[in-house]
Amino acid sequence: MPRQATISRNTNETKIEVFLDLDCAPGPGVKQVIEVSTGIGFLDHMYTALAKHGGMSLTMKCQGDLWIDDHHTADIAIALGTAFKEALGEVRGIRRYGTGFAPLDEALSRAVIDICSRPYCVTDLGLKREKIGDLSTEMIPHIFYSFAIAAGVTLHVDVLRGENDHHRSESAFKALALAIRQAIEQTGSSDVPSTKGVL
Ligand SMILES: [Mn+2]
Repeated sequence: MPRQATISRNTNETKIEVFLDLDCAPGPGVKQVIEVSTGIGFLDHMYTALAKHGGMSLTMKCQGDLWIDDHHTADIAIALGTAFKEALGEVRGIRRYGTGFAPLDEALSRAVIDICSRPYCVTDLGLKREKIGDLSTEMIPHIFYSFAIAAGVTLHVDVLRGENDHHRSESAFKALALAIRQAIEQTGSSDVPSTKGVL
């Protein structure tokens, strides 16, 4: 069964289309397709890095009310989280826990994910600038939060060090990508990875 989902959502604030395929790590016979177009360049850069290093194919199109601000558009993370949950289906036969560390020059981030149907998110990103490109830095922790809540995962993302906010942010998204890739890896069994027997 392909682990894929399509989400489309039209509101007065945003028109969103998301297609996600969880199993497109580069390899023989696998084509990873990433097309992200949100109207906010830095946001495209972050979601593209997330898909690339998460081994996912991702199409993400958003026409948002950028004449208001970047908030509703950045919240496409909700649609991404919803697509993630739908693509994964029942939590069975995967590793469940994932940890990722990603450096980018002087910056280093750690992400830890538990795919457990317990939505929770803690971030410590230490971003200092008001904006990176056209994205308000305050939206970056909000993106992780929105993704975690919609996906139904527990997520901790910490930028451990770094001077440059572009580097700090990008390493955080890459760390999340690596954590996701590990957590969703299929074990080959049909085991539910929980002592409760259900997730
Ligand atoms: Mn960059």
